[in-house]
Amino acid sequence: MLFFCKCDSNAVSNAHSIDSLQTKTDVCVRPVSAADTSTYICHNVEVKGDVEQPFSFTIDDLKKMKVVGIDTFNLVCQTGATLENNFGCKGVLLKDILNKAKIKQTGHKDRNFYIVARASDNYMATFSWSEIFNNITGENTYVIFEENGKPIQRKGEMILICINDIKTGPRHVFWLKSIEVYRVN
Ligand SMILES: Nc1nc2c(c(=O)[nH]1)N[C@H]1C(S)=C(S)[C@@H](COP(=O)(O)O)O[C@H]1N2
Ligand SMILES: [Mo]
Repeated sequence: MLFFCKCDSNAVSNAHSIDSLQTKTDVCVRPVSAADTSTYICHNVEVKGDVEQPFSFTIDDLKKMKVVGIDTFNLVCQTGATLENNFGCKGVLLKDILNKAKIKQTGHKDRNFYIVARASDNYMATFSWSEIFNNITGENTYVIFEENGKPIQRKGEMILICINDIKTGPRHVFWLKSIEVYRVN
């Protein structure tokens, strides 16, 4: 059996049947076979959309940026269930990544943008420009590459987290594939 990596855009049509099945379920923690997991892993995360300098980054690229340590981080589903107690995470602020790509702003009133963090299973989380650049959420939203003092293993290589959300599950994006910036029209 041949597996297509879901991080490869040519594989989108092959991935579609599986993805549409998954979006119909309402379970948070769903079993994924080891073979399937390997198809979801993205070694490169793309930053694209309404930015001056689209780029993609690997863990090594993140390590060259300003790396921040996060002592503890509890993963709480929207249902209220605590799924994980993580410690010793390392990552880079989403704000720093977006500043590198430079959002295409034409002036200081041009700030109605939304930012989508998308995974290879098409799970998504959304942020607004104001949350990231003019709110405490911007100081609490990271792309992490280590948890519990070790490289992330179970859920791809990089995870986007927002640690000041009331329930941290919804904006916890594992198998992170892209960060997309769009102007509200
Ligand atoms: N890529 C991806 N990220 C995701 C999800 C998903 O289905 N796919 N589920 C979310 C939900 S609803 C929760 S509660 C947590 C669950 O994380 P876990 O499966 O690692 O326990 O991850 C979030 N991130
Ligand atoms: Mo969840």
